[in-house]
Amino acid sequence: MKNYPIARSRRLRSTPYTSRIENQGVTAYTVYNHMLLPAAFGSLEESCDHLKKNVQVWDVAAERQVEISGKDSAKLIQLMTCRDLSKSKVGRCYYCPIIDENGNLVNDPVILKLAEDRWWVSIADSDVIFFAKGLASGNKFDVKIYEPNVDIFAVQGPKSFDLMEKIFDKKIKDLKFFGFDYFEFNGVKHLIARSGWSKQGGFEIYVENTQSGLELYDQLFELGKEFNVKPGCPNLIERIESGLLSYGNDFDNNDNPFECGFGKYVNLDTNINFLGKDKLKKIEKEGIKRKLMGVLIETDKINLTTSLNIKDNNNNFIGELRSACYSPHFKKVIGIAMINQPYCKASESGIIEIDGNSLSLKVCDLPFI
Ligand code: THG
Repeated sequence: MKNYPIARSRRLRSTPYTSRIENQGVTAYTVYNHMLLPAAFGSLEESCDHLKKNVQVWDVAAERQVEISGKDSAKLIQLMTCRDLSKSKVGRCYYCPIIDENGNLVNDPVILKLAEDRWWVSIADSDVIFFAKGLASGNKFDVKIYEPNVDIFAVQGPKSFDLMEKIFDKKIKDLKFFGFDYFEFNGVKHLIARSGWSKQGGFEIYVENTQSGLELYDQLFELGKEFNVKPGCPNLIERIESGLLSYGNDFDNNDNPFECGFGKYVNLDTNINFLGKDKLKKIEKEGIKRKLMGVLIETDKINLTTSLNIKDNNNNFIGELRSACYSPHFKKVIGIAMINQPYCKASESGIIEIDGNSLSLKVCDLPFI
């Protein structure tokens, strides 16, 4: 397939870091929340290897915030997610499936509790703001909902801790996973969380003061030389190996949280009120008919642009491949697939046709690593 360029315009939003990453050698973008999200800086394999050993700075401003504040903000937040947030604490992040009236997924954001009556919903690629506004208006909630001027960049990789300690107070190393606090850089406070879309460890900086954020971005590259810092982005190989799911790729509004392995974030036994609760109770009782699983495919190359059907030896449909990449670690293609019962268990086998070749695959549990 030919790689056509995508025309740029105001509607496809740039980020404050776009000119920087273009000078630093970004080679591919994807579109996420109507914004540019870098997808590659040269070879995915080399970037994956570098990320596992060093430190990278990522422009993830496309992870937009939906700010919900006001008297009924906690009620609205709880109405949107099946995760029980009644005991949530200020200064913590929560990974929360957002569910619609059918019990299906709308998004899988990280929710930050900034105050008892102020929240940031750090969204994946779907328009949560309109879903929130619709619910607020239908329920006559006293809330304010808008997209604040917040641009995240992430510092990821095992050496991110030493690099961040060089710039910020050393108590930055005491941040617990999914905790956040404010840290000062040249007199400006920045919200920094210990989080990020890799399993290699690191931080996310929620930049509100754009100018200070740009200075901080540059300083990370200056002081990061001794740690072999490089520009990077969410890495397809690392995230599939780690089982980090991508809304719109691995799952979407046709899937429910049990099918996607989000059962641990579904709280049906407390008296909290959320959309789709009765539907999820019914689904839990009846049991799911399919599940997201890992697959290992006997080939060394793939570029998935649409889902591909997986069949059994008798040519019966058993599932669909939704994301895939070549993994240097497994020395074959690995992928994430929605697999029907009774095939959705480790060591089942299947067949997939890629570019006219029939390839055999094995089902496995997620995460791969
Ligand atoms: N950071 C921030 N916003 C985001 C993302 C992010 N918004 C979009 C997208 N990523 C949302 N999806 C995810 C998916 C997984 C995780 C975070 C966001 C994640 N999961 C951990 C895991 O699976 O091990 C921890 C989950 C948990 O608390 O149990 O980190 O990356 N700001």
